[in-house]
Amino acid sequence: MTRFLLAVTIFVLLLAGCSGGGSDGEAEMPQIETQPTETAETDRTTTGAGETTEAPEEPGDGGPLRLEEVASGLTAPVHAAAAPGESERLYVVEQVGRIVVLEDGEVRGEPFLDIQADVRSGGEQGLLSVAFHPDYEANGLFYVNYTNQAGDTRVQEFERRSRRSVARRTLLAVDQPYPNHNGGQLAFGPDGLLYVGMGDGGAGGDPENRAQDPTSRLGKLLRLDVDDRGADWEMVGYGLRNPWRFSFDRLTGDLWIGDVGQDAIEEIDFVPARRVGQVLNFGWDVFEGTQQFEDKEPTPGGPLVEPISQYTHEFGCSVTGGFVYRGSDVSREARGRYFYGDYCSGRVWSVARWEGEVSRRGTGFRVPSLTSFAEDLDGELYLVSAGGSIYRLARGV
Ligand SMILES: [Ca+2]
Ligand SMILES: [Ca+2]
Repeated sequence: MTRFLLAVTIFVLLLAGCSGGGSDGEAEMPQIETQPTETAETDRTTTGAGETTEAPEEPGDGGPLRLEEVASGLTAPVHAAAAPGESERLYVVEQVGRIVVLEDGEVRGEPFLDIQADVRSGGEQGLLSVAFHPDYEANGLFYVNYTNQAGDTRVQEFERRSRRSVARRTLLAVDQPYPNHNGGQLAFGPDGLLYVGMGDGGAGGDPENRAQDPTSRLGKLLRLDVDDRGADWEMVGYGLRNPWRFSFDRLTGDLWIGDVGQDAIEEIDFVPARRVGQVLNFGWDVFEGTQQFEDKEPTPGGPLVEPISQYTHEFGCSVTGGFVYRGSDVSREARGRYFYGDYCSGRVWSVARWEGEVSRRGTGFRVPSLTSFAEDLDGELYLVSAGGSIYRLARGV
């Protein structure tokens, strides 16, 4: 499935605030029910090795929501992130190989990073994400994931020095056999480790069966201690097809992954915080969603994780994972809900799990060419359209 070549302009942006509970939202709910999974447990108070924390607030139904355009005119933005200590800024990743700084809806100054000369951009290739070191304020370190001129994945460390971004070292180099399914997401976990999502290498149907092959770095979730010079990448997930976007819940540390499907099913995977770091098998290419895809057995090595939520291509064609809303500007009802959408249809949904139940809702709005969600330092959410605009999730009326 080619993410970016699919219809970019045919969708009309609907800024319709969903009044909640109405037929509009419900009518576009994904239809496939997931089965209970090993990860769909009700224990919301244990976040690690017996460590007990305050229970998260029960999520509401999302409440009335709308989208507010906060920036436009960007060049094919595919990702955005906030840097520690900089509450007024969003760093916007442009696929061509640039990162620009957004303040008050305007691009400020020179690009923060410009590596266009090193980047092959187009389709699913390009500069795909940025992640800031948790101690960025002190050390100026940040990380990018991009497709190099040879079409291969590079994760590189940069250091911000006064007004320049200086390349320091390449942390990951993975050959890509096909131009699609490059994964692309980088994010620091609550454990301080850098996580990267790797796609299965591309084509269709994972022809060389790399996602279930533990010796390949394709189709994996990997993590690295960037502060340990001797450390290597550790595989903590396999059986992923194209985990284009994933995130950690800033309150609970739970991991949420949007794994792009083949021709039938898009899925959201959920890993509770206490299981993050265990080797888990997300199923591809034995399963697409919960449906058998190839007639074979999963590779042993980790327990099989079924999606917490999935939808068919009746509702879209390429899932864009988002974030659990932990801000305060929207409504209390949105807190604790995981917002995600679809690149092709632009539809946006939210899902919440509470006491063993999974509830899903449509929001009623669509964002054309939805490439990413972003979270600022206050936990407010943004939606990024490759068409050049960024929207903020806002309280509806
Ligand atoms: Ca295969
Ligand atoms: Ca899966």
